[in-house]
Amino acid sequence: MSSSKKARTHPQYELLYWPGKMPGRGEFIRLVFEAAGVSYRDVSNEEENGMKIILDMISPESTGDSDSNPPVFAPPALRIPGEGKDGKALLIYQTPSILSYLGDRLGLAGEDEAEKAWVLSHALTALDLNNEAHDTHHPIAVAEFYEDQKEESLKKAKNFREVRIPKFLGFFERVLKGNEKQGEGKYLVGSKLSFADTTVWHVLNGLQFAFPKELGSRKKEFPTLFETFYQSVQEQSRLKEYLASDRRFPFSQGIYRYYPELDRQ
Ligand SMILES: N[C@@H](CCC(=O)N[C@@H](CS)C(=O)NCC(=O)O)C(=O)O
Repeated sequence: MSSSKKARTHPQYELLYWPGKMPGRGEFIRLVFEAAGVSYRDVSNEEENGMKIILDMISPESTGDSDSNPPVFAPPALRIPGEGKDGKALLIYQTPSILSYLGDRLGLAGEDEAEKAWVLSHALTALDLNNEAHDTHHPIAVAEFYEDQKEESLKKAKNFREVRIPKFLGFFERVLKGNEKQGEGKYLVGSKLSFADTTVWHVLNGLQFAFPKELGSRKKEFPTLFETFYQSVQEQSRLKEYLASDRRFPFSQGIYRYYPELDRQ
């Protein structure tokens, strides 16, 4: 929520992700801010020179910034003025590292040390699935066109749909069942929303966009995941408001893409 109306009880968090109003990996971070009701700047989408800001940040010549932060490999990154070395800005990157940092501060990381470790483990597993979904349309080379790796994509997507999707979704279904006493099928860990929940939710949302037929026919195999968990996360009042707002960018040509030929035939 970029609104400056909110009382400033948190530092001014700055999300650094590619411009173009696409969800991408930045979305895992946006969901945490939105679920916590904490304001953030989506820098590249708010500034005129957004692309330059990101390209400068990941410059192959960079050995770090003037605030003593190391170089950033790839977006998303998070900048927090005043939280770095000697009161300078802290700059961190890697989605799970950012989720873990924010989760701790925004109450979305789990209630004790054991829960914190489980939340991170489940979020990492969902991000693995996210990476595999990306690789269905870019199985050979990240920087080359889908059309130039289509043959391999068809093979990759078939295996992803038939083997990997059921394995991952079956796993999350088991996690929810194992935590049913506390989580009632609504939370992966404990009895409270965590960044594991928002991360798994977004991956499920993306998979349904990219593979509508496959997910449409598989949903019933995972009733707790799709009927209880998925619905419950998107019904959380702050997330519901966010998902209906124009701050939530639609899927297009990012990690989750709809190529009918890669879906179930
Ligand atoms: N594991 C990293 C992956 C970061 C990543 O692949 N970022 C993409 C955008 S979503 C990128 O720009 N990659 C450029 C590259 O890998 O060269 C994370 O989760 O943050």
